[in-house]
Amino acid sequence: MFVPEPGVTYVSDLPFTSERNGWGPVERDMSNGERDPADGNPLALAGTVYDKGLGAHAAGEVVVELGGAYRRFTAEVGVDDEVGAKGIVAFEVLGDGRTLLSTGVLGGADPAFPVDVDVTGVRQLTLRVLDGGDGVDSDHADWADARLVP
Ligand SMILES: [Ca+2]
Ligand SMILES: [Ca+2]
Repeated sequence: MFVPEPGVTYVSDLPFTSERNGWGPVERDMSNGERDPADGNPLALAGTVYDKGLGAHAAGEVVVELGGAYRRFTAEVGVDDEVGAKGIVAFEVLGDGRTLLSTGVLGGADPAFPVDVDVTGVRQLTLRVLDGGDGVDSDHADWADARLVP
């Protein structure tokens, strides 16, 4: 059973100020799956399964309000194992419209990319998934274990 870590806020437990997604809705604590809501699988990157996080699909983004209450945003990002070695995406983290991190292009066979961003003073966090330059086929993109630390 999942036990939340004390003091940590999971992005998947926050309301979304806005949401765009390339295939159905952004899923909470599961992979994107198909077009219906809540039809995903456990979030999985390179064989590691995650209890918490967002299951997204390029091209899209999620915006959440931080109100300046957090110091760090961390996650493991990549293409979910549900599409095997397919899918090429890129992730961006923006704070109040300013780019804080760009991962560059990540493919379905790549390991999880560790994200650790200073969000001190950030009021609005945007998590964006881009198509990696080759269109959006199989672009099931996970923000696994996406968490905010005060
Ligand atoms: Ca779905
Ligand atoms: Ca792509």
